[in-house]
Amino acid sequence: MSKPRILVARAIFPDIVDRLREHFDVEANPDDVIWTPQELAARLADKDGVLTTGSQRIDGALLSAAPRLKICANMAVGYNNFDVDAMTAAGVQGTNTPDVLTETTADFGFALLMATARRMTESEHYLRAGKWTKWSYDMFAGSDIHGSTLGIIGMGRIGQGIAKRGAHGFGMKVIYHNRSRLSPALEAECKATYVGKEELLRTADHVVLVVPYTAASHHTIGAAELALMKPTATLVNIARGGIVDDAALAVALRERRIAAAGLDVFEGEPSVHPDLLTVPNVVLTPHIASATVPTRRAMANLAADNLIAFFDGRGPLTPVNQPSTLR
Ligand code: 8YV
Repeated sequence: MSKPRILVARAIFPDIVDRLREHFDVEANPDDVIWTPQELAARLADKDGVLTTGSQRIDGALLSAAPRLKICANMAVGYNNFDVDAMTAAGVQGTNTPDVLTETTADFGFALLMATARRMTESEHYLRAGKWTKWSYDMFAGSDIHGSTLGIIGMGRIGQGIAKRGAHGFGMKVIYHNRSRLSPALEAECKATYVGKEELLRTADHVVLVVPYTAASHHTIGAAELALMKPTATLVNIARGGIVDDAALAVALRERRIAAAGLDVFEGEPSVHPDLLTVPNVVLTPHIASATVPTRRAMANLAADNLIAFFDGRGPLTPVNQPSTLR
């Protein structure tokens, strides 16, 4: 019997592609060419499965052009690149990579918070530019992490990881807002108190966004929300670009309506709003929150394992939808 045909649509670890070749007839993309939606659709026309990442849109038009496609395995926990309804209607399985990146991403969220509050990149640029000629009492004075109030919007696994780091490691008071409240046991574990979004924005010294991107979470933070925040507050976004109105944020940063922001994700990335590139009080990183070698390997392996288990008949390991009939 011939093997299922798989497209590995972005470059991943070569040994994990080799592992897939033991099970499948694989077309890979070792040079990591960024295909247009039409080029991706053409490559998927004869494929049974695809290993993809958050930057490739899987929608109804693509599914129509790929009539054999049965499973899309995302190498990401977020799957806003999937039109889940279209996939479910077409009988196409979707999977993601939860859990394996939780602690690494929470580490990064905390690192970005600290770099932002303590003005690390701004001060490094100053030093590298040869501007450091003397000590002064207020040079790059930032805001404290320890003992401050941490507000987390989106209290899934990564949000809980950040809460624990803040509460247990830095003695922060943790407040959170989420679609639903955590169980009392989880609230106690995270030492976190549920509050409304407005109260969180008004009272937090540091606001961290870890909410999935959906139509409902689009521009969770815009000009009105930024206006509620303390002028001394910092904002960190490790969720998805569209959660924040980047143009409104650039204005708030330039006018010092909030003190600083740390951003790992951007609307329209890899393009970054030009005004964010010119304001000094923002730390910018290129969507690397899950980027450690062990975690990226675990993500790629889990995406591969989903494909292997699915075609073995064991079902997907970490499904994001449940089509009633599969293609
Ligand atoms: C991925 C992420 O690296 O898992 C996610 O949702 O945002 C990152 O860990 C990225 O989405 C890959 O496209």
